[in-house]
Amino acid sequence: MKLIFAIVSSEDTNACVQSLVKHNYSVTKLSTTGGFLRVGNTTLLIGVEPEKVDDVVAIIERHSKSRKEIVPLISPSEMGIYNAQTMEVSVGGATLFVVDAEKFIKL
Ligand code: 2BA
Repeated sequence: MKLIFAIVSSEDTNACVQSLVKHNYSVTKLSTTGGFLRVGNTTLLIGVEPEKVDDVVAIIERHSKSRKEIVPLISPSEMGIYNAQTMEVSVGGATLFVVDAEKFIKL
């Protein structure tokens, strides 16, 4: 059994989840926050047989769009003063980790 952690943009979450469920995959959706942009994203947990990993990756890839975000170059200071400089970062499609699940148990 493999466990896929897929970090997707919040905007892409519904399309990814709907398509995975339509293809009979079980999905758990967690609300998460990226450490760099500090905005909400979504982490999907999907447990699958090893031979299904490529199919799940392809489904997520189809529904995850890469986008540009403009972010402040430096975080606001404790004084609440913002730096006027910004930078453009490219976010996503999606970031996936595929790990071995030692056991899969349903009680
Ligand atoms: P964030 O940490 O909010 O990162 C958003 C985007 O900012 C990243 O997009 C990347 O393009 C950029 N970025 C991140 N750290 C940076 C840095 N130190 N300097 C310059 N630019 C940086 P993605 O790579 O597509 O990542 C999207 C989200 O996936 C991340 O949100 C984070 O929540 C997660 N993620 C990505 N790589 C990860 C990793 N190795 N471990 C854990 N989570 C990861």
